[in-house]
Amino acid sequence: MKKILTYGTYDLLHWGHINILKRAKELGDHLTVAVSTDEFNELKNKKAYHSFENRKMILESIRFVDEVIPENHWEQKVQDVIDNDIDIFVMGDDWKGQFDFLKEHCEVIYLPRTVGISTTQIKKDLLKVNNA
Ligand code: C2G
Repeated sequence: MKKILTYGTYDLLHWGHINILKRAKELGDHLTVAVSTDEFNELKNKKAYHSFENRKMILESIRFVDEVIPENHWEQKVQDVIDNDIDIFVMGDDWKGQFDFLKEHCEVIYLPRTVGISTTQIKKDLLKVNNA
């Protein structure tokens, strides 16, 4: 069984998120998503609208996703790859090169980001609508 691993906040889930989860799953048989905890998001200077528990539950309901684990800090990736017997690590190419250190442990693939959508853009657009 070919196992895939990816990371993210996955707040205000949108079609760009679904696109990468779908393509990641197509690379193998089992997809694990490490979703950023609320505490880790603070380290990323991100404030998710949905709590960790709810972002985890949403991801677990997606048919491309087989397992969801917490992302607590930057340094857990090597251990996650080993503990979960991962064959391929996948991230959007906005992270290109950032995780090449994992190449000692698994294949590393950066997939093209979906253009035209982001959680930040959703928040901005909603703010505009509400202030109109
Ligand atoms: N993504 C994408 N296309 C978009 C938006 C996001 O392909 N239009 C991808 C990102 O490249 C990432 C994943 O969706 O691979 C999750 O994106 P975020 O929730 O923004 O995650 P991020 O803040 O990049 O956290 O340790 C890694 C970090 O936890 C990644």
